[in-house]
Amino acid sequence: MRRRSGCCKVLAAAAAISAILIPCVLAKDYVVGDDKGWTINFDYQAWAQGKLFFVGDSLIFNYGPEQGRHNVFKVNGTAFKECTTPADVQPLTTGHDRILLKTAGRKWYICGVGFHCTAGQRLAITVLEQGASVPSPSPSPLPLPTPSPPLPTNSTNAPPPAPSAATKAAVSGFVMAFTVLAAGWDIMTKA
Ligand SMILES: [Cu+2]
Repeated sequence: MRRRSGCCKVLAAAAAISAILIPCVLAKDYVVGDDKGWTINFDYQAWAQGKLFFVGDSLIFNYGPEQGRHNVFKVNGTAFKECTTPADVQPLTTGHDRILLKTAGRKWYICGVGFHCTAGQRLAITVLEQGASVPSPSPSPLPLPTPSPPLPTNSTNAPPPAPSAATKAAVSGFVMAFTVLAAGWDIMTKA
């Protein structure tokens, strides 16, 4: 027993260390919009979907060829929703703006030029603590597909036995009825 618990402690320690170290090693740069960069008429929510952003990762807003025609404001949820730029904040304007995700939580970014934000140039993400268990963001996508498969499986499983049972019952009922009729006919004809 002692040996076991010692072994488990070592494993637990190794797991804890790797949980701390691995996210640090894997700090990622996310190029917002990938090849499309930071522009209008792009679905940044679709782009962000399925990505896991951790503290220490960076967002890169690329609009170099269109520098001066876009910018990046870090805003709050209300400003994001209403597409309003804060008066007291200077936007990023280099065309290759890197934003280090320093803290966990919900983050919002918009372009403050013209009606670009309204035209879809805005991004909302959730940043996770390093070492945060991956399941925490996945429950939202998972529960949706998970309940649906059981239903189709049930419905697909249920109908086959039901019709076959019903058919069997119907067939045997028909056979019985026919037998009775035949017997009756036989008796009648013989009588
Ligand atoms: Cu813009």
